[in-house]
Amino acid sequence: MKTPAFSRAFRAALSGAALSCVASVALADIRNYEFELLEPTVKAGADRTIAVKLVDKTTGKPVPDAVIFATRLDMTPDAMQEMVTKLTPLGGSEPGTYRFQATFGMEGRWQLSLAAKVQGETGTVENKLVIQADK
Ligand SMILES: [Cu+2]
Repeated sequence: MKTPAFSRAFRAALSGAALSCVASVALADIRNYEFELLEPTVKAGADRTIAVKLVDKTTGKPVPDAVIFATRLDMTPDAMQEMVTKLTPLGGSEPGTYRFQATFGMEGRWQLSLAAKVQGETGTVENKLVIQADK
């Protein structure tokens, strides 16, 4: 009798396919993650604190323990790409929130570029955010 064996194999193949479907849905896409500025404006001057939150857009939840491995803050939005300021990471923030200290030596628009790895995900989250430095 070949039929029951075939049918068992078929069922097994089907459930295998169903499982791999579920697995690929459960794997979040790196594009679902995004950095958001907590405050879009700062006062121009020395030692300002800026904070970003990394969110999973599918759940709206903050994402802790990301490894931010590249940062840059410059005045690209106001056509001053060469005007770069140093970013110092600050600790002690809430889970999912990442803080930096920087000196905004000029009023205007600054671009914060971030690249990060998320735990358990492949790929890189890359965002560019604009911060307005006011008087
Ligand atoms: Cu400038």
